Formats: sequence, C-alpha cells, structure tokens
Amino acid sequence: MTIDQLKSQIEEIINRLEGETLIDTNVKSKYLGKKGLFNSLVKEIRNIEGSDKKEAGQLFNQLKETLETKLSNISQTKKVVDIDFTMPAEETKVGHMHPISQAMEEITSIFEKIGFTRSRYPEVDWDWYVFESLNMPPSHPARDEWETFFVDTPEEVSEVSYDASNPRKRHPSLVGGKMVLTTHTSNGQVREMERLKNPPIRMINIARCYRRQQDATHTQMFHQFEGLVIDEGINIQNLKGTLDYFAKEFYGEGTKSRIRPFHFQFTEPSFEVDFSCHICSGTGIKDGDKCKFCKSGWHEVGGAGMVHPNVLKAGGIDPEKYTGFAFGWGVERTYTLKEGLNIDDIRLLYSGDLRFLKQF
Ligand code: FA5
Repeated sequence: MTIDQLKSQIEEIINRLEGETLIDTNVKSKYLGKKGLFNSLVKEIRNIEGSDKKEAGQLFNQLKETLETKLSNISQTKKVVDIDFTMPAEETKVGHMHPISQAMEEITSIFEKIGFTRSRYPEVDWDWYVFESLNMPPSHPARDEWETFFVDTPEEVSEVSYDASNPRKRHPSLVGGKMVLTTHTSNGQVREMERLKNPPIRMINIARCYRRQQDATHTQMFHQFEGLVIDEGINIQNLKGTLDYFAKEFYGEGTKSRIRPFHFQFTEPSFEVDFSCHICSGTGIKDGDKCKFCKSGWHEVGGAGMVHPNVLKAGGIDPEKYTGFAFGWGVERTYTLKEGLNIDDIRLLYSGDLRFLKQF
C-alpha cells in the first residue's frame, strides 16, 4: 500500500464515523475494538514502503486520537439520547423560605392589619441613632449591656460632619462620629421620627442585629422587630392592648401577655414583656411537675416601654404634645416559642443543615 492510499483510507474511516447514528451501541468496537477498522488498517503498515513507514506511523497516531475524541463525544451525547421517556420523572427539589424569613413575613402581616407600616433602616449605623439619640450619651454605662461591634470610620468623615455641640445639626445622611453594627432595631426610632416628621407614627422595623454573644439562646447575628407608635394621648394601655393582640395572633387564642418593670435608657417607664407558655397554659405546672419548657408559666421575649421624652426631642417631636410606646423583641426567640417547634438551641437556625431546615 502506498502512503497516498493509506491517507485516502483514513479519510474514508473518518467520513464513516461522521455519519454514524448515535443510537448504534456498537459504534466504539466497530472503530477501536480488536477487530475494528483501526486495527485492520494498522496491519497494513507492513505493506508500506520503508521510507514512508515513519509518516504512516504518525498518521495512525493521529487517526487513533481523532477516533477516540469523536467517539467520546458520541458517547456523551448518547447519554442524553438514551433517556427512557416512559420512566417516571425525578422529583424536582423545591426550596422554601428560611423559617426566620417566614416568621418575619408573619409578624409584618400581623402588625399591618392594625395599621403599622414596615420600615427598613441601615444595619451599619451611626452611634448617634443606635445609642446617643436613645438617651445614651458617650461613656454612659448603659452602653456596656449591648456588647457592640464597632466599625472603623475614616477620620475625615468623623471630623467633617461631627458637631458634638449640636447633634441635631448633623447632616442627616452623614451624621458622623462612630459607626456600629446595629445592636438593636431601636436605631429605627429616631430615623422614623426624622422620616415622617409629624405623628401619627406606627412603625414596624425588622432587621438584623449584631452582638458579641454566642450560646444556645444568643447568636452574634440575630433579628429583632421593633414597634413604635407615637401620637397624641398614647398610653400604656395602648401598649398592653397591642401586646395582647400580637400574642393571640402569633401564638393562638389562649395566649396572654405580661409586662414587668424594667429599665431601658430610651423608655420611661420600661418593661420586660412575657408571653404565657402554651405547654402549661401559663400555670408553670405540667403533669404535676414544674413545666420543663418555661419553668414559671411565662417566656420573656423582649423589652418595651413609653418613649422617653429625650428620644422624642432627638427625633424632633414635641414631648409636651405627643407620647408614644415602643417595643423590641428577638425574632428567633419569639419564633422558637411557637407551639410544636421545640427548638432549644437557636444556633440550629443558622447551621445551614438542610435536614433541620426542611422541616419548616
Ligand atoms: C433591646 O434590644 C431593646 N432595644 C428592646 C426595646 C425596644 C426596649 C423598644 C424598649 C423599647 P434587649 O437587649 O433585652 O432589648 O433585647 C431584646 C430581645 O432581643 C431579647 O429579649 C432577645 O429576645 C433578643 N436578643 C437579644 N440579644 C440576642 C442575641 N444575641 N441573640 C438572639 N436574640 C437576642
């Protein structure tokens, strides 16, 4: 055989391969098998003239590579073609909203029904909104409770816009001073007063909060929802009525709320808010023993109180004319107390473990 004849035979093999139907299951052995076209052609090498043997060897190598590449493309395409259309379809995996997002939607709609509007404020905010405007001047000991993450701010920002002698004169979009990762949603209080300027205000602010805390009931990132109502004649009864309404809507008809005296710098008077335990119906006793879920009949969920006059002033609202109440609770804490959930470690919510998350 001459080298030219060899070339034309190789061409013929490649042309045949191009025309192969994809469903031919023997296509690979036909070309590369023991008795395949490649091997039968290789045998011809002994008939090639001596000086052309080297070129013939190279041509065989190229042919083998070409056949292998094309056949592997064919076998990949075949996988698609080999589908059995009569097989039942594989179940598509459908995701869903994270349980905390679901809880936030539920909380929002409960408050929207009674005229609250959801607002959103920065989660990295000026110290002014998080502490100072809330009656916690710099170096006030009450700040220690919040276990804050501070953020480095460029010095020029602080210097240009910070006017310690008259905080109200700071540029609203560039307040200056220190910045913090918001430790609570109460930073939305003065921001909402500045946004609306005049009461009535009925805000629900739900956002991420950050504190240097980590155990079964505390995470470094968590969510709070903050309610703020300001108008003429707002009093503690209005606060208590709102808490009772939420307790029934979120936890079910029989749930009661309770407020206990407490201290926050930004409310006066201040309270801690509890909801009755659904396991022991608020009695603290279950099957003759102390209720293991609540131990006392009640679960503490957050704080509340009447807005401090200094906070109203910081928001540009006349405390002689208007009064208001505010509350702030942890979404995770409020949610995990729901009947039937039985989540004793809120860190599970952020573990990313699908076996856990799929249950909600
Ligand atoms: C506050 O944050 C106040 N701003 C609440 C408030 C608002 C009082 C308006 C008065 C008026 P406190 O630090 O107690 O208060 O937090 C409230 C709730 O947030 C707690 O009861 C708890 O449910 C939740 N919480 C606080 N820290 C964490 C944390 N690290 N992880 C999870 N939840 C937390």
